[in-house]
Amino acid sequence: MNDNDSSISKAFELARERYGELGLDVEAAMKKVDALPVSLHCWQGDDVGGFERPGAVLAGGGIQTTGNYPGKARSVVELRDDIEEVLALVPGSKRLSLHASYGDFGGKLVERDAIEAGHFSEWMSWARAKKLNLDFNATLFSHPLAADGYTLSHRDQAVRSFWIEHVKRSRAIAAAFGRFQGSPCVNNTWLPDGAKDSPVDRQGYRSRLVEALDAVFAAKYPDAELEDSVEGKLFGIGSESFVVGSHEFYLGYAATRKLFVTLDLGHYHPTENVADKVSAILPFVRGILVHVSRGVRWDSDHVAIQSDELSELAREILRSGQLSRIRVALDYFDASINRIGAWAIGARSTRRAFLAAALEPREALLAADAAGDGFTRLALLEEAKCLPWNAVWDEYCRRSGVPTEHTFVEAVRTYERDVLSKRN
Ligand code: RNT
Ligand code: ZN
Repeated sequence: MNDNDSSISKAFELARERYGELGLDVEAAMKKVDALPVSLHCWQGDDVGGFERPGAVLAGGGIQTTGNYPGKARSVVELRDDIEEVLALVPGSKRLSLHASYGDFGGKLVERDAIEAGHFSEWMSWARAKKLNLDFNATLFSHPLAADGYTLSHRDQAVRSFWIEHVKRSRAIAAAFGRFQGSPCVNNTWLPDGAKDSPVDRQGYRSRLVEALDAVFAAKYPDAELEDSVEGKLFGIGSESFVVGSHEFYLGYAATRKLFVTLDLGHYHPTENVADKVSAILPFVRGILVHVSRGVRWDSDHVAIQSDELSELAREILRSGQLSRIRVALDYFDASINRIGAWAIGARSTRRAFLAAALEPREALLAADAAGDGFTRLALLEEAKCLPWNAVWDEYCRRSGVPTEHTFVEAVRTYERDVLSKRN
């Protein structure tokens, strides 16, 4: 299937006119959204396996990939091939988030408290060649010393020390990335600590976590190298009753330590509005890292789609006017469908949600707000949903040299036929 360039252009011209009538500049909107980096997550390519041990166990620590669709990446090389394919399917500025368990370990077991930037030098040179900036994540799950559900808040000092060393080293690696690429590396810290049933000494765990994190964050790095973020959650498999690093915990921690705080779309009560948190949190933290995900009934990490939830979050981010303090990263893992397609859908839908948000008739909405005219505001918000942002999206994809919605399925199928199907 080929796109008809001329029908895309015609639809775009009409859209440009329509938006022009509303005082909106579609070129400016495309440019703004194009420049917003979306950090792709390396772990979608191999179901959060990593390359620490041959045949590494799948994610532990309460996160879980389901499905066994054929063709998953079995090595760093295959994973890089897959990422290159995804890059070609997604428009706009991209970064890549690595997890510590994805180093170039060359088949040797390198313990987590011994990782160094040198274990990521191939990633660094590959990323430079691809003009891709890297982000980082410490890996505090899928490990024998995390098997009882606790890491940095563990009762055993030796276990805590092991993980403190790991996260310190993760920060050092991230800062090395930042120096190397001349763009700060976002280093996200999430840990699974929690319990299936209710402990009585909640305070003990939380006090230990504060102390451990203070040890981790004692080393200071220039803002130009490193952006530290901390990620809480509501519950996980095996941590249903208690999560040491809850949202409130990290909100307080990030605010008092001047860090970024991570908002993962799957980490809140289903009726909680994550978009509303943006303007409430920004005054108090260094910034916000968004983990774009989709929870279906629970924190299931389904492939992100252009849902109302994501659209609302994109709008609130742009409305805040503080894009410079917001980072956007993907975080989901689906092994039940073509993994490249899953990757690309989430990345494309995220960017599309931002483009649609950038085409909101902001001035008119703000005027209705200021006039206390709730009817006009509601009518405009409804109208904005039907404005031809999809015509702008198609044109944006065309200009970016990536497939449109109409042709990208075919591109994924071709890669499946030529590459993925040969992997078994
Ligand atoms: C887990 C967190 C965390 C992980 C990744 C793999 O609930 O969302 O961000 O998904 O680190
Ligand atoms: Zn997350």
